[in-house]
Amino acid sequence: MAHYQGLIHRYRDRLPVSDTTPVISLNEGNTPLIALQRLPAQLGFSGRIFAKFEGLNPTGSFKDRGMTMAVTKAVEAGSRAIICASTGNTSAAAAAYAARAGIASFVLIPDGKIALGKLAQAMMHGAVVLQIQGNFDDGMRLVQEISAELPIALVNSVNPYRLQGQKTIAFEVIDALGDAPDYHVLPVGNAGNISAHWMGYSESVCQQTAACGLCKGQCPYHGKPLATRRPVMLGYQAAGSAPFLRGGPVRNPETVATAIRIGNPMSWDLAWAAVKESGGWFDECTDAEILEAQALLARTEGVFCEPSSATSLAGFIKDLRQGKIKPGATVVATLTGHGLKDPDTAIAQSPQPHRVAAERGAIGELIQRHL
Ligand code: AN7
Repeated sequence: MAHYQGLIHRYRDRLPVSDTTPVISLNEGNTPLIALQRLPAQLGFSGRIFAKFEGLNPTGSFKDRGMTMAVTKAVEAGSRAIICASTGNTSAAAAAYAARAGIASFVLIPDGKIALGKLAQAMMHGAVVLQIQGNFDDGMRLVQEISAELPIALVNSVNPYRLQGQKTIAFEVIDALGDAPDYHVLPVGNAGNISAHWMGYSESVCQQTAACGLCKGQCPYHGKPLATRRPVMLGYQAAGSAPFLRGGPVRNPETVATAIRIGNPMSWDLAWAAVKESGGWFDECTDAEILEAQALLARTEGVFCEPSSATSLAGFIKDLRQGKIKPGATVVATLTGHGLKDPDTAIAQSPQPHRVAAERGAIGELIQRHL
């Protein structure tokens, strides 16, 4: 089997690159699609649930998919520096890919509201880290202004190359399952990811037939569709940070899922289009429901994702209980980031370690109690 060299290499014919594009890659993508084995029965669900574990990308989140494209195109255009606002994962990916390219990175993060692992990554990869006294939405406005004035490439998902890279997740799901699933469920923050998923699925079904009409002639696989259908897209938000449920921007978003603590999503129209065209919907989950789903996944399936990522499962469980999911359906849940990103939240909600003497008798007794 050929050495895997990242998603630009793998899907080059479906991405905006040429033979001379200097590809900046950390071999991202090709993440596992893990069939959940115990949860479906435990939830009383007769269908199949797959976790697309994006936490296994090089910097631990799906952001690497978009960042390999955004940094590649920035370098191709001659940029020597990149900038982004971030709730954490985008800054980690930007810092790593800038390091890989040998260019500078500037990241704006909300002071005190970013998970520890993400901060460590941005610092370790040599980004100039600016902790602003404001939230993600404030940072987003500022980096748009700054990148318009200074010679710095903006690598937030308003940069169209980000979504181009991120759409490859849909290609991988189709490659793995042989077709699109019935439902694709995922967390929604700035809403770039749900938009990119839909783009990837939409580009895969085109047959350039009169009946198709999806790609309007843009699709690269005329006459040889990769999928026969597109999934119903379900986007879940944290209740304290749910602009799509409120019908407009939320001023002071709050949630334990800091990655999706975003009140004014940039990809508003694209995300609505994805949900509407697919026959899907948005829903919201409380912080308690999110943490419960995170622990359930970790303890029942051995998959450790960060709180924001668990919003996809939390939302699905809610919709399942309300009878909104067709029995027997195939469901893919994107787990956007690794649980190790946010050790504080994981430790705070788990049973604490036992303090015990380094002594056979005491340890034996403790084990007996748990057998
Ligand atoms: C783990 O890093 O916006 O709806 O600045 O890190 O595409 O924004 C992170 C978003 C879900 C939401 N799960 O995706 C950032 C940032 C995780 C995330 C989302 C994010 P979008």
